[in-house]
Amino acid sequence: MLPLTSGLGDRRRGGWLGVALALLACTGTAWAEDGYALWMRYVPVDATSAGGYRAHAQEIVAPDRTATQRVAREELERGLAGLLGVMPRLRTTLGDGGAFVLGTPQSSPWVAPFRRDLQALGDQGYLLRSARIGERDVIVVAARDDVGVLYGVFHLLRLMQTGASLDRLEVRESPAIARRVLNHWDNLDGYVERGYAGGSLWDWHTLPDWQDPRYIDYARANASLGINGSVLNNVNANALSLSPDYLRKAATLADVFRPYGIRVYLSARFSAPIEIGGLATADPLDPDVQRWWRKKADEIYALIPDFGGFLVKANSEGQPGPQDYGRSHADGANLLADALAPHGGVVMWRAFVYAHDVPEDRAKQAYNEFVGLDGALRRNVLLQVKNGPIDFQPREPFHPLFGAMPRTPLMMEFQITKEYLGFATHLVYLGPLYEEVLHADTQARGPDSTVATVIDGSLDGHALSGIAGVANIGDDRTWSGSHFDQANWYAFGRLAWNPRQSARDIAADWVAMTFSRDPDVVTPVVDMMMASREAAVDYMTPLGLHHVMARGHHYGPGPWVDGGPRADWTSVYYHRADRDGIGFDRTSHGSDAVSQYAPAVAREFDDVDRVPESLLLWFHHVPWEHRMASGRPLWDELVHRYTHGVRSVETMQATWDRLQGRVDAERHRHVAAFLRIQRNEAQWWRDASVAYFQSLNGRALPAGETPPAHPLAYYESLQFPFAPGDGR
Ligand code: GCV
Repeated sequence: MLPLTSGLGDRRRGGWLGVALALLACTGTAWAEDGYALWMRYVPVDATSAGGYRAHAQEIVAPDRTATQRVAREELERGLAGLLGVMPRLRTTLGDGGAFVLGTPQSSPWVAPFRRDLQALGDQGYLLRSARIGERDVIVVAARDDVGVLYGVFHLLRLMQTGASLDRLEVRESPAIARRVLNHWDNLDGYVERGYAGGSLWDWHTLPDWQDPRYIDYARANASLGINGSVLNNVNANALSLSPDYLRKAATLADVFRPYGIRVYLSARFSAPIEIGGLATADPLDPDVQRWWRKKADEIYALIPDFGGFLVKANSEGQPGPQDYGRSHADGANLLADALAPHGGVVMWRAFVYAHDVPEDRAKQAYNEFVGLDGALRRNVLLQVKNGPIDFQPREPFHPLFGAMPRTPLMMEFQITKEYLGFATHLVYLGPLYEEVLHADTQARGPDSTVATVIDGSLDGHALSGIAGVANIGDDRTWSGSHFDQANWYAFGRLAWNPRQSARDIAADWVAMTFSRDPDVVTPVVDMMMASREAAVDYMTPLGLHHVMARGHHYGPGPWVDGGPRADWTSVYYHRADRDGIGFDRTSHGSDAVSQYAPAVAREFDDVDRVPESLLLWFHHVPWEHRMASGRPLWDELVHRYTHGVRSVETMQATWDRLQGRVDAERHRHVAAFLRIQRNEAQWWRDASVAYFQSLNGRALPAGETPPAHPLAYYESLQFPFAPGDGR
């Protein structure tokens, strides 16, 4: 696919280049579909839809005074050129043809009459409406601010890309969550921790002088989803990212992103006052340290006036933090919050904290560390909590902190990159995982206290709200390392805007925009995507198993992993399997992690007969003969699930094979190859896990199950010193 890259800082050049390229696409000229264009391909719509859309496409009536106004109308131009093969007249006043009318009540006299309709919309919300102005039928894209108009344009383009009618159009949208952020785990040397899509997009070496045009396409893609923040650097942070040189580089990215409504944030290393400030301490109560952070914030805001704030990983996995000085996480977070407050910045303080020296169930530690700090954090602090209590596993129960800190805005941290879900090669659509967590009912204030209502601030009345996704983006031509991993970036963005949406609907939009609007493509691909997460759970960690992957790089199975620096970095710590049974007893008779949930939820998780089978081994240690809902003993069920996971991948392969000829050959081949890798690795997971657990329980395989291809020693001997994405 040809890159639809805008020319930076040159509206005409960028606009017409995009239009020319899109028009070229419309001519039917063969081009390579390499995935670069993401869901913004803007390929021609069918003649029937085009007829309806063209009636409005004679003019774009839009203001032209701010950078955001310009990118909104450019994007619409680009989209219409590709979708309809037309180049509408660009006007600031209404002419005599059908028109798309863009603007805010302040920026456009044609939008001013809709002022009252916009009142109920929040910041960045928008209204799409088919209306009559004078004698003309128009489509209005109206908002209270320019960014809202840009978001409205993207929504309108999505409707056209998916073939929706624009007749009687009435769409009102407001974001449910204020801060919708990507967290890049990108190091300053270009390496991406847990990244499977090549190197970092940010070329720190050539910034600020060279601004890669790809930065604009990154911003366009995020704006198309409503993502409005980007944390540029890894939470395992290097203090140099706060040095004057690197701040100038970050400021350049902020300048590029600003028209698209995206604020830049930085991960801050807590010990930066020592490392780049020359102080002897980073103690949060030390006046010199406080002064250093205030001056640092002033310096940052002088360069980046809309800087979002800091993300901090402190006293976790070896990172420095306030506890190094006997202070609390609140002391640390408040130190930075006070420095940022005069400028309107926020601190996103991570709750992913577990201590070296605490012999407590790891799943309980973050809760224990933070729950007592409720109410002790400044008003501009968000506590960023991973979706589950361990670490982005294929399935975890929701984190018990959600609902447990009513006086603190909690933001969600999802992982979009698939550290524990097969890296970039496995087709695993994460929409169902995100949906499962967001829709989970914490019961914290009675029924319907879903996780979504916690993080959007509505449950406890917080104006500050946030959601973060650990980005899966790199410099790979596909952006995400695989065609289907783009769907995870997409689903994250759509759910960040509205966590109540359905993962299936989002997948349907994505497939229509990314591959084809043909229902014979959309339906099977969506079905395949929707089943894919459960398939991965089955072949990797069925029935609530977790953290049983290989050590360090996390590539492939490693249920035998034992020993090493700490118990909770081993698999045996988590599955606790032996001759008699398997699972981590987190009931009231075990580690009592269940008590961290609201009583109604705790009772369900505590009861072996009521806990969802999908979480059985997360909460319970049960004998191998334990009778499952299927009537099978646990051991048989476990083997059945592993095998089922492999079969599900084979079904995905068969579905994809049938789509040959309906999906462009280049992407079809790529996906088919990755599915072959996935199928083989699913078999590897199944065989290695079955061989290992069988070595403990000595049980026969259930009838009809094929023995593992190799002895256990073979699986244990496999080494992958160059597996991608390892922490370093
Ligand atoms: C950025 C897991 C990952 C680490 C990551 C850490 C975190 O432990 O394996 O690579 O570090 O989570 O979220 O801080």
